[in-house]
Amino acid sequence: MQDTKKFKRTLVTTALPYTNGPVHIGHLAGVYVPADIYTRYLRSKGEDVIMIGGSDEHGVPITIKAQKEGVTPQEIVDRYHNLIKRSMEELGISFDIYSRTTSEIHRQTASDFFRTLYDKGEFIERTTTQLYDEKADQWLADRYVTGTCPHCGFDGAFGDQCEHCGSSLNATDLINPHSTITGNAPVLRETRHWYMPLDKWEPALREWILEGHKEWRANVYGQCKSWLDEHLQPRAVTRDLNWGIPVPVEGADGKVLYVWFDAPIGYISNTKELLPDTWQDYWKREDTRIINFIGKDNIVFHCLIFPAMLMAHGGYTLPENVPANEFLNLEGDKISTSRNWAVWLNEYLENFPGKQDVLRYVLTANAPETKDNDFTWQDFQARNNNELVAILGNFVNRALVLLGKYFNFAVPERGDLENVDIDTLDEMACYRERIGDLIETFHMREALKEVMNLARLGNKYLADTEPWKVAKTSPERVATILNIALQITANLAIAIEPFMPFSAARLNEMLNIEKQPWCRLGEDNILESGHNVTSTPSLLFVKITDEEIAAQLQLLERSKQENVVKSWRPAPQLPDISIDDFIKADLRVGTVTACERVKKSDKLLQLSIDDGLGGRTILSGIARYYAPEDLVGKQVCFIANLPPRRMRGIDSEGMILSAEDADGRLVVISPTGTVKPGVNVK
Ligand code: B3M
Ligand code: ZN
Repeated sequence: MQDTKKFKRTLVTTALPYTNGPVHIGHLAGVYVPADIYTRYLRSKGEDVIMIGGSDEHGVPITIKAQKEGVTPQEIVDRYHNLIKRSMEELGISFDIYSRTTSEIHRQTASDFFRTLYDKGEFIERTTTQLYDEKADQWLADRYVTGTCPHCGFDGAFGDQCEHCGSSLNATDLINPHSTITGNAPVLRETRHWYMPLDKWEPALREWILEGHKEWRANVYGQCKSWLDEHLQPRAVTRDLNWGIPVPVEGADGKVLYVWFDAPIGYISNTKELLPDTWQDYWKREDTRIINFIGKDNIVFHCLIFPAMLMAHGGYTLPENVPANEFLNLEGDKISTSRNWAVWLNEYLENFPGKQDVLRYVLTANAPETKDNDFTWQDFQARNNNELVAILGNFVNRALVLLGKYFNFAVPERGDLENVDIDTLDEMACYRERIGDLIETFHMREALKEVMNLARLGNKYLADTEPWKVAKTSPERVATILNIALQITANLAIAIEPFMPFSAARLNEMLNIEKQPWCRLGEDNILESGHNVTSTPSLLFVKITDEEIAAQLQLLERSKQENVVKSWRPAPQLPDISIDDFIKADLRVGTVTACERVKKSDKLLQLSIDDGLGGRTILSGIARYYAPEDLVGKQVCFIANLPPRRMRGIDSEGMILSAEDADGRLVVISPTGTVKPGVNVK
């Protein structure tokens, strides 16, 4: 077990989600649900703990989203900040504060932080060249540039990444780069930026992590080690952008702090906002334990870059642990905001009202703690129906109904204990430490398994003791059994609270008791004899039907269909040509006189064209979009001077012009009025 005694207080931070969309189950499973379990558990133990959250409102993805919608970045961040804040609250994520990086206190804090490092001479300055859109009079962040991928030749690669072959790129690597703002070819211009010399901090980081924190999760420790082994390079912490916190240095007009510089400082600003007088206790004392809950894509920023910033600043405590989770996939596919492949929290809450705990349960039972995991709706249903309903809900309900039946909902007094009672109570007494140790070492799914084992213990106890049979012969024995069964339900209310706070509250309500602290978990006298529980017990969990699951699968199917359409993007414009180049192509209009499918090909149609020159045959790959008879009599455009090409034994004498419609289907290009066969297109 981790030594908790040397810490007087705990600061829990949760990655600040970007406000360019709502949060989804991947965020929840990776960060917010485990952080909330951990925090609720410490609160239940009576420890001094605060949980800090907030929105990350700067960065290029937000400006791109704003540009796409034709609104200001502020409108985007307001919309999603409010949506995220509300939905997290509704899921019971118990932040002590959920603030935002556009707050004034954050701007000031991040600005001061930068200035301190600047004044201490902790930055280096470098001049580099970067792409600039002269027409828009704007620097182009990598995402704002598209062009041809130098690795695979894909035309629509972005400046930071080619989504076709997955290579990560620099915008300056692209062949034929184009600004996404104006379509213009950008020019290279020189620009000056401030860099964190991470190489300087490498020895200290090595010592701190590789020597000092061998207990960190293998995935986190391993990622840090491999970064450190490859040696750290200076990293730019400023950008040429008009959305963000201005660089607080003379002559830095038009420059802002890099979003990954200001965002982690958000943890500090938000603590300040929450506790203006005592925030330093949580940030600057060795007896404070700081835990950063994040996803694995954020490891380098939290374990290397932010700690280097804190060391460079001086006076701050470094995190004690960074329990980063791996990724959660959805139905076998990577979750993606842009492809709308996600279960969005706000939509879940609408579609499954009152079922917050089911989601919290499933995401924890299946938490991607050591490897990527998959969320499927079928698993969601199975875990609800076979675990929450059949094990936990069933036990609680049976205990309460039996108590009603034999003792009119008043907890009876225990008589002499038999072995089965003693064994059960002994077993029950072990769960406090067992579950607590697992939570404190960030094994949330194992911890939840133990919680369910406590419910299983209850079911087994009822099955072993069979109070409904004993009732006929020994009322005294039934009293003992139901007293113990009810103590187990009261224990469960404590044990499930960090994981399923809504159900814990309902259970306490049904048991007619106040919320009990963690230290009472294991006690066999939480409910006193004679205590009246509610006489109207209701089910803690209800079955989820096949229809409900089918509806969710249908929603996903719809976004899959929409993605086919959305994946279409106009190719970047080709380089200029002269009019002489253009007139080399002999473009003409012809009339289709006959058309048939090409044998053994599902793609090709053979068209006979009246071209005004005696006729010709052209093959075209449009068989999936047109029935041959639909084209006869139509006029089409074609290139007349391509050398003949033999396909499937037929010479194709030209090429029919066509374009893709919104569904990805080819439509042939026709004149809007009838023209003489063979006339030129100019
Ligand atoms: N917004 C990245 C992310 O949402 C980033 C986290 C910031 S934590 C300081 O994955
Ligand atoms: Zn590529």
